Amino acid sequence: TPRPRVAVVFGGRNSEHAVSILGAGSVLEVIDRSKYEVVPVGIARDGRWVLASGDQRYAIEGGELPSIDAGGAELALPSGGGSLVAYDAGSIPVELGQVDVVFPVMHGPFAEDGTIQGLLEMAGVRYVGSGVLASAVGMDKSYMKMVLAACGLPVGRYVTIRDRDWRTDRDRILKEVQELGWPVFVKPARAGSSQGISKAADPAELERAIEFAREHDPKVLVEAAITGREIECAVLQSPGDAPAEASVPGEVLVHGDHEFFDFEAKYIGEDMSLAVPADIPADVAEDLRAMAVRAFEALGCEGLSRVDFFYTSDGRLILNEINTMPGFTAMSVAPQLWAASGLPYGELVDRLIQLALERPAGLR
Ligand code: G1L
Repeated sequence: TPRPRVAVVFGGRNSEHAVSILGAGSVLEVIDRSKYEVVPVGIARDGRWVLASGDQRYAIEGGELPSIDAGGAELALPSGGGSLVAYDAGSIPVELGQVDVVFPVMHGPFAEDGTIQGLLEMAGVRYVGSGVLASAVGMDKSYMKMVLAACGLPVGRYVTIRDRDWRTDRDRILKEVQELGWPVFVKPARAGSSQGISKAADPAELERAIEFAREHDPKVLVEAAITGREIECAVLQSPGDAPAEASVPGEVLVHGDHEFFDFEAKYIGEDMSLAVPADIPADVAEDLRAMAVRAFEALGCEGLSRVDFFYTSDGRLILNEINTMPGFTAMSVAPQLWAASGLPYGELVDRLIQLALERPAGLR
Protein backbone atom coordinates (compact mmCIF):
# COMPACT_ATOMS: atom_id res chain seq x y z
CA THR A 1 0.00 0.00 0.00
CA PRO A 2 1.33 3.45 -0.88
CA ARG A 3 2.30 5.67 2.02
CA PRO A 4 0.26 8.87 2.40
CA ARG A 5 2.27 11.82 1.05
CA VAL A 6 2.71 14.55 3.64
CA ALA A 7 3.93 17.99 2.55
CA VAL A 8 5.57 19.83 5.43
CA VAL A 9 5.29 23.51 4.48
CA PHE A 10 7.59 25.85 6.38
CA GLY A 11 9.34 29.20 6.28
CA GLY A 12 7.13 32.00 5.14
CA ARG A 13 7.32 35.68 4.46
CA ASN A 14 7.46 37.07 7.94
CA SER A 15 9.59 37.83 10.93
CA GLU A 16 9.40 34.33 12.32
CA HIS A 17 10.78 32.51 9.38
CA ALA A 18 13.55 31.09 11.60
CA VAL A 19 11.12 29.87 14.29
CA SER A 20 9.17 28.06 11.60
CA ILE A 21 12.31 26.40 10.29
CA LEU A 22 13.16 25.12 13.78
CA GLY A 23 9.64 23.70 14.14
CA ALA A 24 9.72 22.11 10.70
CA GLY A 25 13.12 20.60 11.50
CA SER A 26 11.63 18.91 14.57
CA VAL A 27 8.62 17.62 12.66
CA LEU A 28 10.79 16.32 9.80
CA GLU A 29 13.05 14.65 12.36
CA VAL A 30 10.33 12.54 13.97
CA ILE A 31 7.89 11.93 11.15
CA ASP A 32 7.77 8.18 10.48
CA ARG A 33 9.11 7.76 6.94
CA SER A 34 8.14 4.10 6.80
CA LYS A 35 4.55 5.26 7.26
CA TYR A 36 4.52 8.55 5.34
CA GLU A 37 6.25 9.87 2.27
CA VAL A 38 7.53 13.30 3.23
CA VAL A 39 7.63 16.24 0.80
CA PRO A 40 9.34 19.27 2.37
CA VAL A 41 8.25 22.58 0.85
CA GLY A 42 9.94 25.83 1.86
CA ILE A 43 8.47 29.29 1.43
CA ALA A 44 11.32 31.74 0.92
CA ARG A 45 11.37 35.18 2.53
CA ASP A 46 10.40 36.71 -0.80
CA GLY A 47 7.28 34.54 -0.91
CA ARG A 48 8.48 31.97 -3.45
CA TRP A 49 7.40 28.40 -2.80
CA VAL A 50 10.26 26.03 -3.27
CA LEU A 51 10.34 22.29 -3.39
CA ALA A 52 13.07 21.46 -0.93
CA SER A 53 15.36 18.52 -1.39
CA GLY A 54 14.42 15.14 0.05
CA ASP A 55 16.57 15.39 3.11
CA GLN A 56 15.80 18.94 4.04
CA ARG A 57 15.73 17.96 7.69
CA TYR A 58 19.51 18.29 7.81
CA ALA A 59 19.80 21.30 5.56
CA ILE A 60 17.43 23.49 7.53
CA GLU A 61 19.10 23.12 10.88
CA GLY A 62 21.18 26.23 10.29
CA GLY A 63 18.02 28.34 10.33
CA GLU A 64 18.01 29.27 6.66
CA LEU A 65 16.86 27.60 3.49
CA PRO A 66 20.13 26.75 1.76
CA SER A 67 18.60 24.48 -0.83
CA ILE A 68 16.26 27.05 -2.30
CA ASP A 69 18.46 27.58 -5.32
CA ALA A 70 19.30 23.92 -5.55
CA GLY A 71 15.62 22.99 -5.50
CA GLY A 72 14.81 25.80 -7.85
CA ALA A 73 11.13 25.04 -8.21
CA GLU A 74 8.27 27.39 -7.55
CA LEU A 75 5.02 26.02 -6.29
CA ALA A 76 1.96 27.07 -8.21
CA LEU A 77 -1.62 26.92 -7.05
CA PRO A 78 -2.64 23.29 -7.03
CA SER A 79 -4.61 22.14 -10.01
CA GLY A 80 -7.37 20.73 -7.80
CA GLY A 81 -8.09 17.30 -6.47
CA GLY A 82 -5.32 17.51 -3.96
CA SER A 83 -2.53 17.53 -6.49
CA LEU A 84 0.29 19.99 -5.97
CA VAL A 85 2.25 21.10 -8.99
CA ALA A 86 5.60 22.85 -8.78
CA TYR A 87 7.26 24.74 -11.60
CA ASP A 88 10.96 25.17 -12.06
CA ALA A 89 12.59 28.41 -13.18
CA GLY A 90 11.84 27.67 -16.83
CA SER A 91 8.13 27.13 -16.06
CA ILE A 92 8.42 23.45 -16.67
CA PRO A 93 5.96 21.71 -14.38
CA VAL A 94 7.42 19.36 -11.82
CA GLU A 95 4.57 17.15 -10.70
CA LEU A 96 4.65 16.62 -6.97
CA GLY A 97 1.81 14.23 -7.56
CA GLN A 98 -1.02 13.68 -5.16
CA VAL A 99 -0.37 15.23 -1.76
CA ASP A 100 -2.63 13.67 0.83
CA VAL A 101 -2.07 16.18 3.59
CA VAL A 102 -0.18 19.41 4.23
CA PHE A 103 1.43 20.02 7.61
CA PRO A 104 1.83 23.80 7.84
CA VAL A 105 4.60 24.81 10.22
CA MET A 106 4.50 28.58 9.98
CA HIS A 107 3.98 31.64 12.10
CA GLY A 108 2.22 34.95 11.87
CA PRO A 109 0.74 36.83 8.93
CA PHE A 110 0.09 34.67 5.81
CA ALA A 111 0.44 31.55 7.92
CA GLU A 112 -1.38 31.02 11.15
CA ASP A 113 -3.91 33.74 10.28
CA GLY A 114 -5.97 31.45 8.03
CA THR A 115 -4.37 32.53 4.78
CA ILE A 116 -2.58 29.32 3.92
CA GLN A 117 -5.53 27.35 5.27
CA GLY A 118 -7.81 29.17 2.79
CA LEU A 119 -5.42 28.43 -0.05
CA LEU A 120 -5.49 24.74 0.86
CA GLU A 121 -9.30 24.71 1.22
CA MET A 122 -9.62 26.14 -2.29
CA ALA A 123 -7.23 23.53 -3.60
CA GLY A 124 -9.11 20.72 -1.87
CA VAL A 125 -6.03 19.63 0.05
CA ARG A 126 -6.37 18.35 3.62
CA TYR A 127 -4.13 19.97 6.21
CA VAL A 128 -3.09 19.60 9.84
CA GLY A 129 -4.46 21.99 12.45
CA SER A 130 -7.17 24.62 12.66
CA GLY A 131 -9.17 25.83 9.69
CA VAL A 132 -9.60 29.32 8.22
CA LEU A 133 -11.93 30.83 10.81
CA ALA A 134 -10.29 29.48 13.97
CA SER A 135 -6.87 30.46 12.63
CA ALA A 136 -7.99 33.99 11.76
CA VAL A 137 -9.81 34.52 15.06
CA GLY A 138 -6.88 33.07 17.00
CA MET A 139 -4.46 35.39 15.25
CA ASP A 140 -6.39 38.58 16.07
CA LYS A 141 -6.37 39.13 19.82
CA SER A 142 -9.39 41.46 19.76
CA TYR A 143 -11.63 38.93 17.98
CA MET A 144 -10.14 36.13 20.05
CA LYS A 145 -11.22 37.87 23.27
CA MET A 146 -14.60 38.75 21.80
CA VAL A 147 -15.35 35.13 20.92
CA LEU A 148 -14.01 33.74 24.20
CA ALA A 149 -15.98 36.29 26.25
CA ALA A 150 -19.16 35.65 24.24
CA CYS A 151 -18.81 31.96 25.13
CA GLY A 152 -18.72 32.86 28.81
CA LEU A 153 -14.98 32.37 29.33
CA PRO A 154 -13.19 34.74 31.72
CA VAL A 155 -10.96 37.12 29.78
CA GLY A 156 -9.19 40.20 31.11
CA ARG A 157 -10.42 43.75 30.45
CA TYR A 158 -9.05 45.36 27.32
CA VAL A 159 -9.50 48.16 24.79
CA THR A 160 -9.05 47.74 21.03
CA ILE A 161 -7.48 50.66 19.17
CA ARG A 162 -8.10 50.62 15.45
CA ASP A 163 -5.93 52.64 13.11
CA ARG A 164 -8.55 55.31 12.33
CA ASP A 165 -9.50 55.75 16.01
CA TRP A 166 -5.85 56.34 16.87
CA ARG A 167 -5.50 58.93 14.13
CA THR A 168 -8.77 60.77 14.83
CA ASP A 169 -10.02 60.08 18.34
CA ARG A 170 -7.13 59.94 20.83
CA ASP A 171 -8.97 61.68 23.66
CA ARG A 172 -11.68 59.06 23.71
CA ILE A 173 -9.08 56.27 23.56
CA LEU A 174 -7.20 57.73 26.51
CA LYS A 175 -10.43 57.93 28.54
CA GLU A 176 -11.26 54.30 27.76
CA VAL A 177 -7.76 53.12 28.62
CA GLN A 178 -7.78 55.07 31.87
CA GLU A 179 -10.73 52.93 33.02
CA LEU A 180 -8.40 49.90 32.93
CA GLY A 181 -6.15 51.41 35.62
CA TRP A 182 -2.34 51.56 35.37
CA PRO A 183 -0.13 49.96 34.30
CA VAL A 184 -1.47 48.49 31.09
CA PHE A 185 0.07 46.15 28.53
CA VAL A 186 0.05 47.28 24.92
CA LYS A 187 0.24 44.73 22.10
CA PRO A 188 -0.14 44.53 18.34
CA ALA A 189 -3.51 42.80 17.75
CA ARG A 190 -2.03 40.35 15.25
CA ALA A 191 1.65 39.69 15.81
CA GLY A 192 3.12 36.22 15.53
CA SER A 193 4.80 36.31 18.93
CA SER A 194 5.73 38.69 21.71
CA GLN A 195 7.03 41.34 19.35
CA GLY A 196 5.83 44.92 19.76
CA ILE A 197 4.59 44.38 23.31
CA SER A 198 5.37 46.83 26.10
CA LYS A 199 4.09 48.09 29.43
CA ALA A 200 2.80 51.63 30.04
CA ALA A 201 2.37 53.23 33.45
CA ASP A 202 0.97 56.63 32.42
CA PRO A 203 -0.52 58.44 29.39
CA ALA A 204 2.88 59.50 28.00
CA GLU A 205 4.19 55.94 28.12
CA LEU A 206 0.90 54.76 26.65
CA GLU A 207 1.37 56.93 23.58
CA ARG A 208 4.90 55.59 23.06
CA ALA A 209 3.76 52.00 23.65
CA ILE A 210 0.95 52.36 21.11
CA GLU A 211 3.30 53.80 18.48
CA PHE A 212 5.69 50.92 19.17
CA ALA A 213 2.94 48.30 18.79
CA ARG A 214 1.75 50.03 15.61
CA GLU A 215 5.12 49.27 14.00
CA HIS A 216 3.84 45.69 13.88
CA ASP A 217 0.12 46.17 13.35
CA PRO A 218 -2.13 49.23 12.84
CA LYS A 219 -4.58 47.54 15.18
CA VAL A 220 -3.48 47.58 18.82
CA LEU A 221 -4.77 46.04 22.03
CA VAL A 222 -4.44 47.61 25.47
CA GLU A 223 -4.92 45.17 28.32
CA ALA A 224 -5.42 45.69 32.03
CA ALA A 225 -2.47 44.30 34.03
CA ILE A 226 -3.18 40.95 35.63
CA THR A 227 -0.85 39.62 38.25
CA GLY A 228 -0.89 35.90 38.49
CA ARG A 229 0.97 32.71 37.77
CA GLU A 230 1.12 31.75 34.10
CA ILE A 231 -0.44 28.33 33.59
CA GLU A 232 -0.70 26.75 30.14
CA CYS A 233 -2.62 23.79 28.80
CA ALA A 234 -2.57 22.12 25.37
CA VAL A 235 -5.80 20.89 23.78
CA LEU A 236 -5.82 18.12 21.20
CA GLN A 237 -8.66 17.10 18.94
CA SER A 238 -9.77 13.49 19.42
CA PRO A 239 -10.38 10.98 16.64
CA GLY A 240 -13.97 10.45 15.53
CA ASP A 241 -16.70 12.24 17.42
CA ALA A 242 -15.00 12.17 20.83
CA PRO A 243 -14.59 15.57 22.49
CA ALA A 244 -11.20 17.31 22.42
CA GLU A 245 -8.89 16.57 25.33
CA ALA A 246 -6.80 18.83 27.55
CA SER A 247 -3.24 17.95 28.58
CA VAL A 248 -2.02 18.27 32.14
CA PRO A 249 -1.46 21.98 32.87
CA GLY A 250 2.07 23.34 33.17
CA GLU A 251 3.41 26.48 34.79
CA VAL A 252 5.73 28.83 32.94
CA LEU A 253 8.47 29.95 35.32
CA VAL A 254 10.45 33.00 34.30
CA HIS A 255 13.84 33.35 35.97
CA GLY A 256 15.94 36.48 36.19
CA ASP A 257 14.52 39.92 35.53
CA HIS A 258 12.84 39.24 32.20
CA GLU A 259 9.22 40.22 31.93
CA PHE A 260 6.77 37.85 30.33
CA PHE A 261 6.53 39.85 27.12
CA ASP A 262 10.27 39.73 26.60
CA PHE A 263 10.91 38.16 23.20
CA GLU A 264 14.31 36.76 24.25
CA ALA A 265 13.03 35.14 27.42
CA LYS A 266 10.20 33.49 25.52
CA TYR A 267 12.38 32.01 22.79
CA ILE A 268 15.79 31.42 24.37
CA GLY A 269 14.86 28.97 26.96
CA GLU A 270 17.57 29.53 29.54
CA ASP A 271 15.52 32.08 31.44
CA MET A 272 12.30 30.15 31.17
CA SER A 273 11.29 26.74 32.38
CA LEU A 274 8.12 24.74 32.50
CA ALA A 275 6.90 22.97 35.64
CA VAL A 276 4.80 19.96 34.60
CA PRO A 277 2.33 19.32 36.04
CA ALA A 278 1.70 22.81 37.43
CA ASP A 279 1.69 22.84 41.22
CA ILE A 280 -1.92 23.99 41.61
CA PRO A 281 -4.88 22.50 43.51
CA ALA A 282 -6.56 19.56 41.74
CA ASP A 283 -9.93 21.32 41.47
CA VAL A 284 -8.29 24.38 39.88
CA ALA A 285 -6.49 22.13 37.39
CA GLU A 286 -9.80 20.48 36.47
CA ASP A 287 -11.53 23.85 35.98
CA LEU A 288 -8.62 25.05 33.89
CA ARG A 289 -8.63 21.97 31.65
CA ALA A 290 -12.39 22.25 31.12
CA MET A 291 -12.02 25.93 30.22
CA ALA A 292 -9.20 25.12 27.82
CA VAL A 293 -11.43 22.65 25.96
CA ARG A 294 -14.27 25.20 25.92
CA ALA A 295 -11.90 27.79 24.42
CA PHE A 296 -10.82 25.27 21.74
CA GLU A 297 -14.49 24.62 20.94
CA ALA A 298 -15.42 28.32 21.10
CA LEU A 299 -13.12 29.11 18.18
CA GLY A 300 -13.80 25.81 16.43
CA CYS A 301 -10.16 24.78 16.62
CA GLU A 302 -8.86 21.57 15.09
CA GLY A 303 -5.64 19.66 15.64
CA LEU A 304 -3.68 21.22 18.48
CA SER A 305 -3.89 24.53 20.34
CA ARG A 306 -2.24 25.93 23.45
CA VAL A 307 -4.39 27.83 25.93
CA ASP A 308 -2.70 30.27 28.33
CA PHE A 309 -4.17 31.32 31.68
CA PHE A 310 -3.37 33.55 34.62
CA TYR A 311 -4.03 32.06 38.04
CA THR A 312 -4.41 35.01 40.40
CA SER A 313 -3.44 35.10 44.06
CA ASP A 314 -7.14 35.32 44.97
CA GLY A 315 -7.74 32.02 43.19
CA ARG A 316 -9.31 33.20 39.91
CA LEU A 317 -8.48 31.78 36.48
CA ILE A 318 -8.33 34.26 33.62
CA LEU A 319 -7.92 33.10 30.05
CA ASN A 320 -5.09 35.11 28.51
CA GLU A 321 -4.99 33.65 25.02
CA ILE A 322 -5.38 30.66 22.76
CA ASN A 323 -2.72 29.89 20.19
CA THR A 324 -3.74 27.76 17.19
CA MET A 325 -0.11 27.30 16.11
CA PRO A 326 1.86 27.06 19.34
CA GLY A 327 5.61 26.50 19.47
CA PHE A 328 6.09 23.04 18.07
CA THR A 329 9.63 21.78 18.52
CA ALA A 330 9.96 18.77 20.80
CA MET A 331 11.01 21.15 23.59
CA SER A 332 8.13 23.60 23.15
CA VAL A 333 5.38 23.92 25.74
CA ALA A 334 2.50 22.14 23.98
CA PRO A 335 4.55 19.06 22.97
CA GLN A 336 6.06 18.87 26.47
CA LEU A 337 2.60 19.05 28.06
CA TRP A 338 1.35 16.22 25.83
CA ALA A 339 4.49 14.16 26.49
CA ALA A 340 3.79 14.51 30.21
CA SER A 341 0.19 13.47 29.50
CA GLY A 342 1.35 10.23 27.90
CA LEU A 343 1.69 11.24 24.24
CA PRO A 344 5.34 11.58 23.17
CA TYR A 345 6.28 14.08 20.42
CA GLY A 346 6.51 11.53 17.60
CA GLU A 347 3.09 10.13 18.44
CA LEU A 348 1.66 13.66 18.68
CA VAL A 349 2.91 14.42 15.17
CA ASP A 350 1.47 11.13 13.96
CA ARG A 351 -1.90 11.78 15.63
CA LEU A 352 -2.12 15.24 14.04
CA ILE A 353 -1.46 13.82 10.58
CA GLN A 354 -4.03 11.04 11.12
CA LEU A 355 -6.66 13.57 12.25
CA ALA A 356 -6.07 15.61 9.10
CA LEU A 357 -6.26 12.51 6.87
CA GLU A 358 -9.57 11.50 8.46
CA ARG A 359 -11.05 14.96 8.07
CA PRO A 360 -13.86 15.21 5.57
CA ALA A 361 -13.22 17.50 2.60
CA GLY A 362 -15.51 20.51 2.26
CA LEU A 363 -17.59 22.21 4.94
CA ARG A 364 -17.41 20.74 8.42
F1 G1L B 1 -0.43 20.80 14.47
C1 G1L B 1 -0.79 22.02 14.20
F2 G1L B 1 -1.81 22.30 14.97
F3 G1L B 1 -1.17 22.09 12.96
C2 G1L B 1 0.35 22.93 14.42
C3 G1L B 1 1.02 23.42 13.35
C4 G1L B 1 2.09 24.28 13.55
C5 G1L B 1 0.72 23.28 15.70
C6 G1L B 1 1.78 24.14 15.89
C7 G1L B 1 2.47 24.67 14.81
N1 G1L B 1 3.53 25.55 15.09
C8 G1L B 1 4.21 26.27 14.19
O1 G1L B 1 3.99 26.19 13.03
C9 G1L B 1 5.32 27.19 14.62
C10 G1L B 1 5.54 28.24 13.62
C11 G1L B 1 5.09 27.78 15.95
C12 G1L B 1 6.63 26.49 14.55
CL1 G1L B 1 7.11 25.48 15.65
